[in-house]
Amino acid sequence: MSFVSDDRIKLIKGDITKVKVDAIVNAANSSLLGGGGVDGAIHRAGGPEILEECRKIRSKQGGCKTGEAVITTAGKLQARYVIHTVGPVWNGGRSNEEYLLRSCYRKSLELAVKNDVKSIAFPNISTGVYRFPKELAAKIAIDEVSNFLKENNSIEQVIFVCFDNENYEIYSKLLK
Ligand code: AR6
Repeated sequence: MSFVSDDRIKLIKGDITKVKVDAIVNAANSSLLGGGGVDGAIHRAGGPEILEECRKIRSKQGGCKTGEAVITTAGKLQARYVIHTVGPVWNGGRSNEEYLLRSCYRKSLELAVKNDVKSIAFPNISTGVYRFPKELAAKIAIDEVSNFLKENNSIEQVIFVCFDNENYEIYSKLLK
């Protein structure tokens, strides 16, 4: 993995629901019906419109698989879209977790490009209830986003939004 960063990548500490970007990414679960953590915060702040669209997607395609992503309105949030991606539950590292986490970042960025998103904010997917080791998750996130940006010129800004101190310190170290 190379950690060469790109000047389109930014790091902030705080609440992703407050970030001014075209799209924010949600660390959802396969049901798409909401939950705790960042998922709960996004649905609370964005209002019921987000869940309504999630339900429609669910009835069409039966939710969202681990490593995949879907897009909805952002409801009352400042962002235009919420991209819901489902991170892997950490299971010791032998259940394809690294590949699946990488896929979350890549699929979210692909969906962003398709929807003409220029700026996008990511939370630290899988590093909460899903227990993915934070340092490894950060390396994967930065590596996958940097690789994507090398091949893509339409995304102008990618913001990593760290909510907890530990993630913020890890990202600060890796991005400096
Ligand atoms: N803004 C940005 N980041 C946040 C916020 C926020 N408002 N709140 C928490 N985080 P988690 P997961 C960070 O547990 O591990 C849900 O119930 C938090 O510090 O939200 O992918 C879903 O429905 C952590 O670093 O997501 C799923 O069932 C990161 O968000 C399950 O949790 C991810 O923690 C997904 O688990």
